[in-house]
Amino acid sequence: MIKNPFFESAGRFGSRRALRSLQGDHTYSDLLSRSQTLASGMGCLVDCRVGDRIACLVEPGLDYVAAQWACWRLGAIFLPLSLSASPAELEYALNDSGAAAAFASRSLAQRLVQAAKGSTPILATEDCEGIHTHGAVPHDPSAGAMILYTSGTTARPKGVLTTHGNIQAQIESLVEAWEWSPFDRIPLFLPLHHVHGIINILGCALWTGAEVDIMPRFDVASVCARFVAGEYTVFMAVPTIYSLLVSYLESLPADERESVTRAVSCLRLMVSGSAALPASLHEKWSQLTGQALLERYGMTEMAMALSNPLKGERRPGSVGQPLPGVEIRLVSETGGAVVGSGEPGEIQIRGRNVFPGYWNKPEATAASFSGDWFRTGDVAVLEDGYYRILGRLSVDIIKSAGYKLSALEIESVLLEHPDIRECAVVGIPDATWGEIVAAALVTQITDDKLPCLEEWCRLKMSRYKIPRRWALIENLPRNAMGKVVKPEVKNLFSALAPNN
Ligand code: MLC
Ligand code: AMP
Repeated sequence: MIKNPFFESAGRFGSRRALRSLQGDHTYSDLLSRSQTLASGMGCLVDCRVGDRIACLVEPGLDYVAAQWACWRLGAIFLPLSLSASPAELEYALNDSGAAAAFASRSLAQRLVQAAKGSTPILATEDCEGIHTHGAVPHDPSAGAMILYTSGTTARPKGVLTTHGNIQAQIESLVEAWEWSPFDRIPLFLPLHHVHGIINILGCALWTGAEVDIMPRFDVASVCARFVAGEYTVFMAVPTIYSLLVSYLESLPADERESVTRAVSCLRLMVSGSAALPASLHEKWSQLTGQALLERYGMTEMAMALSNPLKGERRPGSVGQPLPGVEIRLVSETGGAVVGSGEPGEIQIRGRNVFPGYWNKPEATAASFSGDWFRTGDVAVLEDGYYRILGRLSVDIIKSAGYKLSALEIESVLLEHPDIRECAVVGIPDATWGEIVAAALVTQITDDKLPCLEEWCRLKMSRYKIPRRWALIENLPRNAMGKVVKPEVKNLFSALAPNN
């Protein structure tokens, strides 16, 4: 019987340390046995069938990995939820996916209970104890493995379904390109409901027998202390994190800065991605630490597609070449023809890494493919053998701190507020956050009541979606057809003083 490759390799790595976390150290054998325990617990709670969706609201650590593997033992599709999701967002994900059950950390279970409104059985992972030798359904590469919710050009997020075969292709490509080894040690502070944390860091590390240092959140001082202690060989983060690291390093006395930068210079690889890395930040990092960041480009629907080389020139402002197993073409936005070097076009991707479709959304799936090529909605140009991202086709997609946000989704939530008549949400450029969410409102709410509005937003949306800048205006700028002119909305913010 073919086994899930994660279980196969964990069996081989046995007593090697897989995770370090606040709860202690855990070996690969611990991951296997804990996943058996959670699978048994879930099997007692619900009669799981192959293809069922099992949601997971579990803090990063042993039980997060064990819940993921327990789903796969049961033949279920793993659906990791955002720890900062609002009740409405949790409810949407549970309903849209038709989740059969959920794992939750005990401290988070109540949130899920409220969102599930009694319709989804919830198992607190801490309630699962003892050793149970729960087997695993046969591994089927074409079966659904995971659903991640992603915001896009629709008001509601879409569930991106990936198969076991997709995950294998995504990981094997990165393991080969970036030469992962069992001797690698990497920190993990990125959220575990997106591919950057799940595939690039956790997935690749556990696939190769490496060690993951799980931190509950990004804390710049502790990360730097661990650099100095020589704890890592590899580091992966979004550009915002590198920007926060630069600010922190610049605030340190020269001798302390020197000890961190010397330690950083010893890492074998530092990767940036999920949003554009400004060439100036690339250069600044290299001046400070001697490390040339490796920038790569990816997306939930296919994980990673383009990467600067591990060996060879890492060009600032570029995302490199296709990763192993990934095919890429650029297609003209106007004529639909494949364009050559030097001409801009939409990035389209083909390969075993590309997802089969959005969960229960055949029309959205059809619209996002051109034949068997996935249409990313990002525009790039090929220059001198390196791809450079120029921007996105949709003005309604915002990238803030590496999170992809939908302006339409945020607008539709804001319009639920009884005092907001009209609104337009845009991303405005920011050196640290990439883009900052900004909202123009036609409303009777006054400047001094904005903190109450922000409080209201906290109940409705994840923290990272909440607008940080507000413009209270009489009318939204519209064109002759009555459509809001988003570039003019953006200009409003350059003319206004910051709200805070
Ligand atoms: C936080 N702050 C922001 C902000 N987020 N300000 C503007 N815009 C934002 N987006 C401010 C807060 O107001 C607060 O300010 C301070 O920063 C600290 O807030 P926090 O909420 O505690 O932030 P923190 O938890 O430290 O989060 C920062 C972060 C996080 C960078 C660690 O945003 C993060 O993990 N981002 C990565 C997301 C990710 O993994 N994306 C990958 C998607 S997959 P004050 O004044 O109150 O102190 C993908 C595919 C691919 O994209 O290619 O990888
Ligand atoms: P997500 O849907 O959250 O997976 O985000 C994917 C999007 O992030 C892509 O479509 C790009 O717009 C953006 N992205 C990822 N990596 C990069 C990069 N290196 N440079 C610019 N944009 C990036």
